[in-house]
Amino acid sequence: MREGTPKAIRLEDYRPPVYWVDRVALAFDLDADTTRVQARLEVRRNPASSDPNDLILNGEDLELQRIRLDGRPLEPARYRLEADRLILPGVPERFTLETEVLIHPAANARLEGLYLSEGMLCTQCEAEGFRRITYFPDRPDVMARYRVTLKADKTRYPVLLANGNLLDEGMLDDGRHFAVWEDPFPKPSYLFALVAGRLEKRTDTFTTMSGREVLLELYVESHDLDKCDHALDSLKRAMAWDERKYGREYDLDRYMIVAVSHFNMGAMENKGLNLFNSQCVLARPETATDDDFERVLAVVGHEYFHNWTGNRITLRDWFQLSLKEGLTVFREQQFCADEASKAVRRIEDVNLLRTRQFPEDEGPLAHPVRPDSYIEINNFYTMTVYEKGAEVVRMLCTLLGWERFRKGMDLYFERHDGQAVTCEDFLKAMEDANGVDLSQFLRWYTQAGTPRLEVACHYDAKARTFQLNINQWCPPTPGQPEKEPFLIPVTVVLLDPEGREIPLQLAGEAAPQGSERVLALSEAHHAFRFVNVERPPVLSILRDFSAPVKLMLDRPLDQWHFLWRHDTDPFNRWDAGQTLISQVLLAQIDRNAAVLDPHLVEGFAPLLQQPLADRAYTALLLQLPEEDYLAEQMDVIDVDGIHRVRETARRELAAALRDDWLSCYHAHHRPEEWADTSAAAIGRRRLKNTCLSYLASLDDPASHDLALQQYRTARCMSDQLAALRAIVCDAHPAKTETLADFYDRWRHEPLVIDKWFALQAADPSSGALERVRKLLAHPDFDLKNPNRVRAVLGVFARQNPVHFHARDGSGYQLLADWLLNLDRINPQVAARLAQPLTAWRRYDPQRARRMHQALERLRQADISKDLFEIVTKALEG
Ligand code: B3K
Ligand code: ZN
Repeated sequence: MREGTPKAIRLEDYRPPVYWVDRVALAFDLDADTTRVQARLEVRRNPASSDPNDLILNGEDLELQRIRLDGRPLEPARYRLEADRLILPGVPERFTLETEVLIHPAANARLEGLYLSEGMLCTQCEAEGFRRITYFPDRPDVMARYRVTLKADKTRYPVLLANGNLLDEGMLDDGRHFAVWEDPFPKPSYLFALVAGRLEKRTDTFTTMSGREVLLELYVESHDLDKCDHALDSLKRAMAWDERKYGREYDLDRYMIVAVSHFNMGAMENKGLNLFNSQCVLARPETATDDDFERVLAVVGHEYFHNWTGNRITLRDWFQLSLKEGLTVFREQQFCADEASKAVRRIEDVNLLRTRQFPEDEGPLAHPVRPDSYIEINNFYTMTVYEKGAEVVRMLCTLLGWERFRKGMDLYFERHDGQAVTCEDFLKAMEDANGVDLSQFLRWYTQAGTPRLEVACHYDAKARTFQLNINQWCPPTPGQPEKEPFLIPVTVVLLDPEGREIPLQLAGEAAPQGSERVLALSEAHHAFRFVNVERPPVLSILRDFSAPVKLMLDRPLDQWHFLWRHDTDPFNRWDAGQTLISQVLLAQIDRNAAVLDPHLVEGFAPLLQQPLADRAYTALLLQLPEEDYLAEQMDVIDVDGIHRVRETARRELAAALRDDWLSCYHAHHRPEEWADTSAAAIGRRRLKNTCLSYLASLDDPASHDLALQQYRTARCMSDQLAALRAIVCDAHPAKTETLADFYDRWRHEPLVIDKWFALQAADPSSGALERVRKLLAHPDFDLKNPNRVRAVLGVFARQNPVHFHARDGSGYQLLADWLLNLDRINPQVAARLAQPLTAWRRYDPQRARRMHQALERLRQADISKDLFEIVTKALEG
């Protein structure tokens, strides 16, 4: 058991900093075992603070060597050294503080602060990693100008990088070399970065809207030089897009990205020096799938967009995290939608929200987009802060319309450039730019939970009116039993029996005004009456998923079917299909029977015979709802029933439409396009591989041949992996040898080997637990590499529900065993991987008890505060 309960930090306790730090000079004597860090801080009392004048600096795992104030050594009586703080009572109004500490990068397995990855030294400071480098007021509202000197052995660390501009570089007397970097923009400590290593680079340039030339550099290990083009291209596209869409220009002369193998998350937006998980930046068609290519575009864009939303304007405190993350995810979504298929990107985003964020809102870890307390801030880089946060910004845009939203953004940039601000400041800019009152809208930031919209409608043929009644309510969440109504934009259209949009006229309006309306709900109950509706219409509601809510709308399957064929909104068209199929499958689970519903065949056949122009979108229309989406709709999750019914439907659809799948497959199989990553080629591959996955479920010689043939001839990873998946997940006779072949072929490409691990961890066929044990014992498994750990433990717990939730609790036990090992190495990743256990209340009593036992076991152990927070909230919440 850990000693004492870690303390919660509360938003209401926020105090402005007592001291500002205007300038920081850092000098690093870099070495993997022991690095010496000298810091010189120019400190000044904050006149706006009335707190006592102790200077409190954060510091963790630092060995203090020297401390000087205004050039004179400080006697021990004049400071107090605690486990995680350095306190200097009674300091002057303005002074210079110098410290010298030793740190040990090679021993730093948490991957926060300065650490070693494949021989390269690199940093991760967000959220609170800078305090593992030097003593500092490590909070986002203290913004300083940094000058950084790096000294290191030239053979081991030929490249020395830090934020900003390179001022000087050269040799030192002792054979080492040095580089001096300066960042002209004041920044919070979490955006500090340095890199030292044996790296090669690819470069490019971008000319900004005002005609400045920016140098773009992507640093990688030499064997990855062939995987850089896509990221550089993505960066240029992002830079141009932000200029076009938001009028935002890049501000330094150089933009650097470094690929790192050991990384806790996707990437990090350090000013002028982004660090990326190699997974999110390296890509070439032979080793990366189309999904990977899209991910690189998205993440490169995301980190770039942070330069304005996050860096130039930063956070007052960590509770405001969504101010930069939700907004930046929204910008990233807009960017990707503009660069490829809007419909596809929207569907993917909503899918992620509904399968991952909705369960978070329903569970013990539910928290508002702006949380009001935390034990470990790293636990709050959540789906709610990121994905729901993006939906909240999207709703603002929907309510205001793009023009007015953009005006609000302009004012936000103009008013707060160079500041550390709050979510209220953001909303205030939107209000002031547009003369609107958004006080009710703030509830989206402060109230947790997914609101429900109960919709009922009635067509009166005689009066020719269509009545629409909507109630909203939101279930209680931990610490929030009651909710006030939200301001919810609900986009609606009425379709006539031919699928055409009907002009909309509300009672009281003189004439129809367009055919699509954004209804703004502000009360618990609303009634809308549309007049002059000649024929019974079909309602298309919550178009483009206009709000992150659960729609409760009972209507005959035929109407969902009609929308699946005719809805003019691509998102709603897809969603109608998902609703229809979900209802069919869920009813089959209840009846414990599976008969292929004719609606499904009727819906799929025309799409296969005549795919829509957007092939990637067509592929989505042909997809069955995911298992976790079905799970989300059950009061008690029946993992076995869901898997059985969904697999049966997949097989029956494959059999019923076999010829159609096959001809659609051949019509879209163009092996010569393997290196083409245009949207059209990606669309064809997606559609073809969707066909393959249905056909593979037939488990007969013809489909076995098809999969094996594709595996053997595929030149791009998308096709190769799709074939391998068909072979692995559908009991192909050549499964073992093909897996071995794939491993041999790619053993020197860690990112591809991650896929090999992940595919097997997700394999639903029997014996999964043993297979996962084997993977964990494989010589290439490495508990110190988060990508590898996620590929096995993360994938098993999230993407193999039947075996992770084995009734005897063996899956839970295995996860708990490994979490205890992992927590001693990397608490941040351990806490994240523990999350699948937290939903224990959603399962039957036997499973719930076993999950609870696994959590209890973790709580009893000596665990990090990261894991402690997740586990205790899960047990108590
Ligand atoms: N801001 C970083 C996330 C840092 C996570 C720290 N635990 C990446 C991003 O959202 O862009
Ligand atoms: Zn971000």
